[in-house]
Amino acid sequence: MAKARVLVGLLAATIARASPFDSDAVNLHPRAACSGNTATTRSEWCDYDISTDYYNDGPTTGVTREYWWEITEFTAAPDGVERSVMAINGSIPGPTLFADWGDTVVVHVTNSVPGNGTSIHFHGIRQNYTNPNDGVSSITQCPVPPGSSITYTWKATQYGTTWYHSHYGLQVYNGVFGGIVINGPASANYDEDLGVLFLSDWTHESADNLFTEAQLTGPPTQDNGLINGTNIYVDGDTTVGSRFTLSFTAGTSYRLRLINGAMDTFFKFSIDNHTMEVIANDLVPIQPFNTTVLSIGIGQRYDVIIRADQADVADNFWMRAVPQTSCSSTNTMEDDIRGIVYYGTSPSTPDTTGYNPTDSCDDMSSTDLVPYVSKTVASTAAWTEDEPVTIGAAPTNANYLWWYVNGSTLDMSWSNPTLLQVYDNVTAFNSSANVVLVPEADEWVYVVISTALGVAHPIHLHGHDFFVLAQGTGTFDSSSVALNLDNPVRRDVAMLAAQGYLVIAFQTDNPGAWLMHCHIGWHTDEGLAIQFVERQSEARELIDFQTLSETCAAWETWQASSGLKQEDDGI
Ligand SMILES: *[C@@H]1O[C@H](CO)[C@@H](O)[C@H](O)[C@H]1NC(C)=O
Ligand SMILES: *[C@@H]1O[C@H](CO)[C@@H](O)[C@H](O)[C@H]1NC(C)=O
Ligand SMILES: *[C@@H]1O[C@H](CO)[C@@H](O)[C@H](O)[C@H]1NC(C)=O
Ligand SMILES: *[C@@H]1O[C@H](CO)[C@@H](O)[C@H](O)[C@H]1NC(C)=O
Ligand SMILES: *[C@@H]1O[C@H](CO)[C@@H](O)[C@H](O)[C@H]1NC(C)=O
Ligand SMILES: *[C@@H]1O[C@H](CO)[C@@H](O)[C@H](O)[C@H]1NC(C)=O
Ligand SMILES: *[C@@H]1O[C@H](CO)[C@@H](O)[C@H](O)[C@H]1NC(C)=O
Ligand SMILES: *[C@@H]1O[C@H](CO)[C@@H](O)[C@H](O)[C@H]1NC(C)=O
Ligand SMILES: *[C@@H]1O[C@H](CO)[C@@H](O)[C@H](O)[C@H]1NC(C)=O
Ligand SMILES: [Cu+2]
Repeated sequence: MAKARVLVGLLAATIARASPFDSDAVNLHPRAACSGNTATTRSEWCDYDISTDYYNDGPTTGVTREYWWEITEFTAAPDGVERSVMAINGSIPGPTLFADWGDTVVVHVTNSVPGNGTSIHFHGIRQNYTNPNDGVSSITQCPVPPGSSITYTWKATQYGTTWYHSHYGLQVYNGVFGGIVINGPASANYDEDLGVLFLSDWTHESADNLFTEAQLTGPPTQDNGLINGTNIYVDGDTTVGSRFTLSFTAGTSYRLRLINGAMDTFFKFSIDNHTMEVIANDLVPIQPFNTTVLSIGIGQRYDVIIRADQADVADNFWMRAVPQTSCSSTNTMEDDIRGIVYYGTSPSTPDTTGYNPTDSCDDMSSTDLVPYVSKTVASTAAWTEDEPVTIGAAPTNANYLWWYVNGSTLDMSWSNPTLLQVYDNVTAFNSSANVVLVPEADEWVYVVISTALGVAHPIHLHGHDFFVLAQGTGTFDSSSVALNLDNPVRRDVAMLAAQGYLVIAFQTDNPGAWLMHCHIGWHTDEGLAIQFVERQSEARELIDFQTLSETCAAWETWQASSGLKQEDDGI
């Protein structure tokens, strides 16, 4: 027992050491091949540049970036309060995955959590013709049982900022996530890259222990929020934990890669008295625009450039991540999810005032989010799918509330993933698999997602950037709401407003089984998902049956011996 405690102490120390100023922690891989990309020529990238149509063109470097990750369960205190967590290589966020545009990425994941399966999803990564590497339990693989490993391989055909996270149960919310930085060109110049900055919410109890409450009475209160894995926690007269701090040198411009990794919190992010120049939404470079406050929904990313031009105003400024109450869980530390940006040698408590925007859960204005590489959507779709979102009873327990899409709640089995069925040429999928078949190549699919309920949902599609054709409140009426087909917002997560609609489009250019789901942690597990089985016969050709079936066999053996019962929808 004593030995186990020593181990816990060591792992907790690893978390505390991950300071942003430790050069090991920042560890941004410098470019060798594309020396043309400098502080004043960020749009360049060797033979390519910011105007390259990266959906159809781009470098092949021949470089393979290989990572070895281990997921463990241990005690840690990101905000000063100890609890049991799960993390990759002992840190929350996990190690940042760096690659260059055109590299091949290989990630070996070992599951050392004694009582959970796992799978790792690379959020927003297109997985061009590599669908079996999408890392979604019950869709593209069986969970990896304790003691086993899996290898994911994909090519970085996009560049910018994204994240990876567990796609097994609620494991991501116990700490199994980290950033992905793919170096490439940018639509505006900056001096230094500060890397990823996670905004998340946090409970003092493991997410698994709160799942029953979430299903019975709705989303439980979040105890805190974390800025890149740290914050203070105030309990009566006692304050524990420490704030995230960031050092600025006057006159320098910084690129910060913001990621909302929360379970149930929509944030507005700002740094007092500073302006942000936004250069990308999700993995899509955009025409730059300036803003003081950034709305960031769950799963979304924004790359921003911040000029350190306020040194004459103060030495210390609040960095604020404010949960928007219109669509987020209540949060005990609602007003105090803050970091400190400081000029000078060390941080101290700022006395600056915030910008004070109104509370709302709308995406940034579509007129600001203009993709740099312009694309047009066909004015007629080969398929138009209507997907109303409603609420109903869980398939396993009528007392639990689950989410329904088009009258059906997702209910998959860990041991029978969609790709196993695709391999067997199944065409009549179970109705609870919520499969939409899109068999033809390179056709447009329109998806109309709507809800009459007063709950907003961040909608995420795997394997594609989607085009936002319409988004608003009220009932979608195709005769009165015009669709925007001319270079509309393009990204991989967009907000479905409460009592509103979201119309998205994508092209069938990537065979596979691709999930579309709500990125609120509870809703993901409570059935708010459908899947597109795109070009099924070609998707089958991409499957490595031996790996798929070996993982499933190992999983079935472990699940039977552990007696673990599946209580969620499998994803
Ligand atoms: C946030 O944490 C990640 C992982 O430790 C690290 O790579 C990154 O540099 C940190 N970001 C900042 C801005 O310090
Ligand atoms: C995606 O994969 C297909 C099939 O291998 C290939 O033809 C295409 O060039 C790839 N796209 C990119 C951007 O690499
Ligand atoms: C993670 O831990 C493994 C050993 O379990 C080690 O081989 C690897 O280098 C570590 N990776 C990172 C990025 O920390
Ligand atoms: C994951 O492990 C935790 C404890 O370590 C357990 O409470 C939970 O039930 C497990 N969940 C699943 C889905 O395996
Ligand atoms: C700093 O920002 C606050 C809030 O926007 C504003 O009231 C104040 O005037 C600003 N201070 C300076 C010196 O610009
Ligand atoms: C944003 O503001 C900065 C500083 O005022 C300015 O240099 C830059 O051109 C602005 N960017 C845009 C897109 O307006
Ligand atoms: C929606 O449900 C109806 C009725 O069950 C069904 O006919 C239709 O195919 C479903 N649509 C989709 C996109 O699944
Ligand atoms: C599925 O279809 C492929 C291609 O037509 C065929 O080779 C394979 O044998 C089929 N598998 C089963 C289980 O029917
Ligand atoms: C359909 O669901 C039933 C009951 O849950 C299950 O036994 C069966 O394996 C499923 N079939 C497929 C193809 O997933
Ligand atoms: Cu939702």
